[in-house]
Order: sequence, then C-alpha cells, then structure tokens
Amino acid sequence: MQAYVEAVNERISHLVSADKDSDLSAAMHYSLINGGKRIRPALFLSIVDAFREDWEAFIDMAVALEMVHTYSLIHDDLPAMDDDVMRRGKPTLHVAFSESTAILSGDALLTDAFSLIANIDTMNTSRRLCAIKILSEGAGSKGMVKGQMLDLKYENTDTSVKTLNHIHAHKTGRLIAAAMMMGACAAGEDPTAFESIGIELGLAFQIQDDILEATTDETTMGKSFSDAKHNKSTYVSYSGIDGAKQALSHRFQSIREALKNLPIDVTKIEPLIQAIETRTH
Ligand code: GRG
Repeated sequence: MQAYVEAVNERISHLVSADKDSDLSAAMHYSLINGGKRIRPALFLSIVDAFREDWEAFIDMAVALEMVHTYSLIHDDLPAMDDDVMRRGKPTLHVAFSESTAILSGDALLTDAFSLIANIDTMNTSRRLCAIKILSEGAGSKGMVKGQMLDLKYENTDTSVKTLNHIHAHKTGRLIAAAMMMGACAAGEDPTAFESIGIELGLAFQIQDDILEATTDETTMGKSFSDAKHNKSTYVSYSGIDGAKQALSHRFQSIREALKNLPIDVTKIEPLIQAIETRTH
C-alpha cells in the first residue's frame, strides 16, 4: 500500500503545480496535495498488480481517480451541501479560498481527470475507453452524484437500513467499485466481477466512517462531523455501535470470500483490505 501511495503522491506533485498567478491552480493544489489516504488510487493499482501487470505504468489513471474523489469532497463540503469547515486536517477549500473558487476547482478536477486518462497514450485505446466509461458511470448521475442527491433528500428523515444501503452504495460504493473495475480495464480484463465487491467495500467503508465518527473526534479524522447537524441517519444511529461493528465484520468477510474466487493474485490486495479494515481516520 505504501508503495502505491508514495507513487500517487509523487505523480500528483509532478502534475499539479501551485501557480502563484492562478487562484484555480493554487486551489486545486491545496486540495489534492497532502492529507488524503489515497484509498481509491491504491485499490486501483493493487488490482492492476494482482493481474500481474506493471502497475507503475498506470499511475495517471490512479491520479485521475483521486482527482474525481477530491472534487466530490470539495463539493460535498460547500455551504449548499454539508457546509463543513475542515477536511483532510485543513480548512475546507471554500473557507481557505472562496465558494466560487471551490466550485470551479471541483469542476476542473473532474474534467481534467478524464483528459488525463484520455492522454495515457502508452495504453491501448480500448483499455482507456473501458476506464473512462466506468469512471464516468460510477461518478455520474447513476452513481456518486445520484447518491449525493439521495443523501440530501433523506436529511431530517428516519430511514431504514435498506435505504441507507441504497444511498451509500451510490454515494460511496460506486466510486470505490469504479476504482477496482478500472484496475481490471487497465489490465485488459473483464471488470464485471469487481462491481459487487467494490460496492460491498464501499458500504463497509461507510459503516466504518459512521463508527469512527461516533467513537473518535474531528481532529483525529481531520474533518468536520456534520451528520448530526443535518439530522442524517447513520449505521450507528440505526443499529448502535455493536450492531454496526457486526455488519462491518460480515461485509469484510464476504469481500474476502469473493476476492478468493477470482483468478488474480489476492496477496496484492489483502494488505490494502487489511489497512482499510483497521483504519483509524
Ligand atoms: C458532491 C457529487 C458529490 C458527491 C459527494 C464522497 C461524497 C459524495 C461525499 C463525502 C461524504 C463522506 C464523508 C462520505 C463518507 C465516506 C467517504 C467518501 C469519506 C471520505 O473518503 P476518504 O476517507 O477521504 O477516503 P480521504 O480524505 O482520505 O481521501
């Protein structure tokens, strides 16, 4: 995991410079550099590695994923959405710069991500197209954006676990699934099997987020806690800490079982699953 994260950080530093004459590039740099755990790009690279491909050749696709994820966090923090003031241990982008700069930086990160993938000319066109299709579908109106819309719709409402799962399978699950599926695309393999595993991992990730939010503090997590402010139901508010922990353990068990059935070198992914399972922020 460390090797993937270091490679992603190095490539981000190379690709995104903090141009003093451009508020837009300074703002994109501010959000992208430092702080993020780089889980989605690391997952993508581990799948490429598990198919025994040279993962370092696919680093720009990993960075593109992090750019889409970072855009989603910037927009999620805006006053019109969660209205949060801390992210990745720093003031959120609209607080550090301005609301309009935060909106435009998110727009730019999302758009530039696709240009980055389209320009990986060392990669065969059908693999690039497969990745672009999956990333756009995972992030767009049937994926993460739909999840965000549902999340806003169900604020101030008592939801069932079924509805919570539906929201988070889209909001958190679809981009994590896209990361894994893009790993298969990049290796020239069929991505289908990774869709349900990725969504399962996204749901586990969200349950964990809710448990951490209930058991730790904003400084440790490096972000504002705003679920209570918006009266959002969480896995903990619905099932209690013990119930949420039990659901989490079931999900990780089924993720490991599903991965074992695939024709890949699972030892490349297991350390990452382990790191996600035991994360503290
Ligand atoms: C605005 C279109 C749009 C979508 C926003 C991802 C998202 C949808 C909102 C984030 C809200 C949130 C806190 C969800 C919980 C799970 C999650 C995605 C946490 C943040 O991801 P990490 O922990 O963050 O990987 P870092 O900072 O480590 O990259």
